[in-house]
Amino acid sequence: MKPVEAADLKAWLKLYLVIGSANCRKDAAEVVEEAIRGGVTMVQFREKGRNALEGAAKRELAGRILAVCRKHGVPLIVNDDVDLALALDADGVHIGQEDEPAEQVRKRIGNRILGLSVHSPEEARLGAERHADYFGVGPVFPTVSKEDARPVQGTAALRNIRGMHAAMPIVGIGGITADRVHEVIQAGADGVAVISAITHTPDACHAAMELSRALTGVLSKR
Ligand code: TZP
Ligand code: MG
Repeated sequence: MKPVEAADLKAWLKLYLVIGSANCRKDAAEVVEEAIRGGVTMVQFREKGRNALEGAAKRELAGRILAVCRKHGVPLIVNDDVDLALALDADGVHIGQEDEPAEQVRKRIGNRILGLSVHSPEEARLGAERHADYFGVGPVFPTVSKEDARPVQGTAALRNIRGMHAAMPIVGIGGITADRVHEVIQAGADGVAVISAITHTPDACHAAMELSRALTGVLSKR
């Protein structure tokens, strides 16, 4: 497997759906299917929170989400769980600052995509040194989807980190909705990562289409 090209990754980060069973009122694999039809370009399986699935049930759901992603040619990233990513042969892993260290994850996943959550220029500097393929930066706005979220950053952290890492694929996360997409992209992100803007709506396909349309509009003017 060759290392991922930054240009491909930037395109995949355009509309990045982060999803687990706790975020959905119906089967998460069904929501993924609808969201991809609406324009989602990459998916992260993030099985966390109260009543999160574990063991065989977690693997089963991940396998069904992977099948949907493969059918549509959309990459699947697994949050935190390197063993699961390797067992599934997923496209990558996303880790935070408190997870298994990036160097160690990189050794285990080879050229699969390594995403890292960063909150400051210093975390970004270390992340780039440790060969993260992309940065997730946030929470840009207040979020209802992560109980232990860091303080809201606005777009300032995105701007700072973009200023220091011109070529790095970067995605903004946290409270992003279609009407806030332009601020996030104008601050330097290549795309947006969302949970509730897609999973907490009755029609995931329609929600993804609205986000996708907003993104295409602002990205074409950059
Ligand atoms: N990391 C920072 S904010 C967040 C994560 C996983 C939650 C994003 O969810 P939402 O519903 O799009 O605010
Ligand atoms: Mg984590």
